[in-house]
Amino acid sequence: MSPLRNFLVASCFMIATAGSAIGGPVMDEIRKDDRLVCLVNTNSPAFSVPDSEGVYRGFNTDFCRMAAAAILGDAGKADIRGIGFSDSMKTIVAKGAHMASRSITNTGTRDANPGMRFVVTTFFDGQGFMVPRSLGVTSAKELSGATVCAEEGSTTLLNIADWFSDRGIQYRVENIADKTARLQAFFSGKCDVLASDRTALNSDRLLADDPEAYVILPEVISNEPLTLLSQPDAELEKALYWSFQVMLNAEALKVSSGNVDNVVADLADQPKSVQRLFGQDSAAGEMASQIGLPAEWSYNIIKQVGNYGEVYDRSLGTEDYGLERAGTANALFSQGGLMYPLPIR
Ligand SMILES: N[C@@H](CCC(=O)N[C@@H](CS)C(=O)NCC(=O)O)C(=O)O
Repeated sequence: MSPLRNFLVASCFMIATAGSAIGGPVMDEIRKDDRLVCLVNTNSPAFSVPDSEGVYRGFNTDFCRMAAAAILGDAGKADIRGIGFSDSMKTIVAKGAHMASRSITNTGTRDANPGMRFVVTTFFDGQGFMVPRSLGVTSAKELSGATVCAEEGSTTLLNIADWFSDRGIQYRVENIADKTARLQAFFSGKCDVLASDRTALNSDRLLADDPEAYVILPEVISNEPLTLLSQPDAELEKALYWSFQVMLNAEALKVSSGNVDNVVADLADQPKSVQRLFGQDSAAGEMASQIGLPAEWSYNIIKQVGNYGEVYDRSLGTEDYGLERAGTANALFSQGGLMYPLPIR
């Protein structure tokens, strides 16, 4: 069965110290149910794909697992659910899930919605265009008169409108909410162009019968900071934000899932910054009691999920997917990127 057919079949402990915790009903619910509901894309190779047992795997799913490891002490307590793009935001606002990790761009107007909060950017992306190789097009500037397929309710549609009108290029848009239908329209030639985040295009290309028959054009026409979304809850937001900082700090300090046991076994001999990251009587421990997390939250994240670089390499840096990190915004700040580990102290 082709990947697209596969997709069609799959369809789209501590309690906070009394008086000192920030307090949050959503966190209370997560602890009470011992389960964290996290929304992802139903099928986006390398980002979220159900395995043979129906368990979602991939880059975006690892941030659901990060949250469950930090809050519940067990990455396996993330209840990861696939859902369509627009429905994911509606579900968060309707309190039907605790968070989403699914390539949603943080924009001002979305974040102004009081029913949801953008917490931390896990991937800096930009919008691009994919066309059949047979079209012989090498630049988006050659797309005059083209029919462009894009996601309903996405930033993609807004960016296309700006970009084409700024250049006086005529185009037609096929605004298709259902991902399966959209990909079918593109792969069957109903649309000349598929527009989306470049990572999404990279993933969608792998769902074609012959990925080599499609090319992603060089233009990157927007900033798409793909960001974790949660229900509004000060405690949950801090837990997610600082869990991500733990992953960045661990990478910068070269602590990974593979060596973290040795590192904590020998903590007193580690650099002070590593002691602060894992020591229960240091910054990490103080944060745990203030936010309301298990004392070993930072260890659990790194042991069970990994540092940011591991998470990136596991899903995106593979030979099959091959998304280069060096030289991009997703590199650590110390290597010229925007991934800037905030001090844990
Ligand atoms: N990042 C942009 C684009 C998001 C987007 O178009 N996502 C699509 C392409 S990956 C999607 O998630 N479709 C799959 C679905 O609806 O399940 C946004 O936040 O508006």
